[in-house]
Amino acid sequence: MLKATLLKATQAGGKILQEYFNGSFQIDSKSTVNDLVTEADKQAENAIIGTIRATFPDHYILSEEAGEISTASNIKWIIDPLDGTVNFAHGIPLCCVSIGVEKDGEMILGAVYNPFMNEFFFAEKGAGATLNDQPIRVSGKSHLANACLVTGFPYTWEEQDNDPVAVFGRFIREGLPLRRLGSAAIDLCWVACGRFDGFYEHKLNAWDSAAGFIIVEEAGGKVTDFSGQRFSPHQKKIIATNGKIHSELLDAVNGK
Ligand code: 2AM
Ligand code: CA
Ligand code: CA
Ligand code: CA
Repeated sequence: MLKATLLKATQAGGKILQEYFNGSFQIDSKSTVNDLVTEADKQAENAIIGTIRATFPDHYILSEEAGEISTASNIKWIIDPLDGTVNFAHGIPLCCVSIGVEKDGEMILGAVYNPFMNEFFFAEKGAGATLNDQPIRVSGKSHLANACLVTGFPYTWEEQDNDPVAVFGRFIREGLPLRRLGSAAIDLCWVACGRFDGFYEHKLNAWDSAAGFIIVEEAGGKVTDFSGQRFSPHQKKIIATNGKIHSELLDAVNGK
């Protein structure tokens, strides 16, 4: 029932994103001028939470725009109704719905749906990861030198450990292909299906990383924080790779 509800809620959110895309919609700023929220974020979130609530009225919900709801349950839905809002607002079809389910503090399910590419990523703890129902695996690249990487930049510039500009500069000087898509959930899924060999980012929220984290792990990849400890969606810093280049990428991000 959890899985069926997750799939239904993710589809419902994706449908709303499709309805708003290319149309006109209200765009507001939150913490900064480029921290955007649109009508689509809010309506997708309403549809997702409504779908979950219809079956599980008591579950814990943590959602980007709505915040925390009924925090008493041991089952927690971690929801990003629209990951890649800036892309969405510019008509760039790199955006998605991302929903993870945590039980007793462990991720057990994840779904990421990009309706504009018709790509639905899903993972269940211990049962592997899929893209449109086909099993996916991380890449087999074994060296950072010929890897293709993806990252995202912190959006406010207070002092950061592992200076993002220094890390980025190093990869540029080495001529490494390093992309910046603007949706952390898609970045993670594209590591899971082998398009990218590694991803790192300095400052994510739980709703950006929860679903993608379990999808990468279930696709055979490795996900840690910047010290190499196993990741948890409640941490900000993330490195996700195919496993083979993990220690090399970890060293590079730590300036070693
Ligand atoms: P969002 O589109 O759901 O806000 C990219 O680096 C990641 O950071 C995206 O997953 C994006 O999620 C998030 N992000 C981008 N700009 C942001 C901002 N100004 N404030 C908070 N999160 C942001
Ligand atoms: Ca946002
Ligand atoms: Ca997000
Ligand atoms: Ca969002």
